[in-house]
Amino acid sequence: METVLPPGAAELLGRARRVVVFTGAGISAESGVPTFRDDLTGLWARFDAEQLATPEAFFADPELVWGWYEWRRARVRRAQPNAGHLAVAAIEDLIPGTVVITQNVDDLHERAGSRAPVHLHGSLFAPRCVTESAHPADFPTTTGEEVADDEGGRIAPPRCVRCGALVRPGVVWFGEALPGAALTAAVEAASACDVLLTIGTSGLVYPAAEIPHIAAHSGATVMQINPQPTPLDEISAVNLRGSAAQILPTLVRAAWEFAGKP
Ligand code: BV8
Repeated sequence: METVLPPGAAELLGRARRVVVFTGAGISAESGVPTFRDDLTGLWARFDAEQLATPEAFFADPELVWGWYEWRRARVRRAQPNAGHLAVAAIEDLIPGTVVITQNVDDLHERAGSRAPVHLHGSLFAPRCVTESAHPADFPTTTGEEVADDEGGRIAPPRCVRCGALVRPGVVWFGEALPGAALTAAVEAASACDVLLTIGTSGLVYPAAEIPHIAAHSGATVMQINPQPTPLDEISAVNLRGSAAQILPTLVRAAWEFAGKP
């Protein structure tokens, strides 16, 4: 079903000179990667993500939490970037200098061709030693094949070959500070852009959720793509109600045509 864009939406993007694309779990939903709003299943059904994505949960039961991340990593490995991810990469082609900022820990933006997404919450593919020192990632991690079946299971985390401490997922847990360089880059880009496109985020998790507000307060035009209302509705000049994989390709194609690009 072809998306009907509100008047002026394609022009807003086609005229933009400095664009930020800000994404959340919703952009990966159509790749089959569950969002944080989705109920957990199997072994983890009795938890919600916010309980498991914490240092406390990991140190209380490393096998349960490491098993969850390995199950998620296996899901992402089996997933493909969808038309939404590909459209984000096309925006980077249309408007050089576009900055992609993601809250997601999957690698689907990279696999769709995005050059250097800013990962505010880390990555499923960067496990690290729990000690604060940056031991190199030369430790054996499970290939994820052991958890390929849909139920997932408890898996003992590997040990750091340097110091023998536990290896943990390379993500930012609730209660942990975001990576300073990533947050600084995101704030700088949001403060300087003329259009910020927020896609597939509930806008509930801070300080990441500040990014669209920083853009709006700096005079940028905010455009939102989400099938549901969110707290970002009130700062969005354009609210495109629907899925990223349906709306984004139509919006980007129309913006290309507006910009008179071949
Ligand atoms: C911190 C990695 C302090 C792990 C994640 C105020 C200021 C600062 C902090 C706080 C604050 N208030 C509260 C806090 C604490 C907390 C917080 O925000 N809690 C919330 C619940 C209120 N924040 C923190 O703890 C942060 N740390 O503040 O540290 C500090 C400072 C200095 C020193 C020490 C400590 C850390 C937060 C990061 C947590 N880690 N991820 C992992 O992945 O396992 S967050 C995780 O949840 C995701 O990364 C994501 O960011 C978030 C979920 O948000 P979304 O991406 O929006 O996904 P969600 O499922 O919510 O929504 C999906 C949306 O998609 C929906 O709107 C849906 O309608 C839409 N959708 C669905 N399908 C589609 C679609 N859209 C388009 N197309 C579709 N097809």
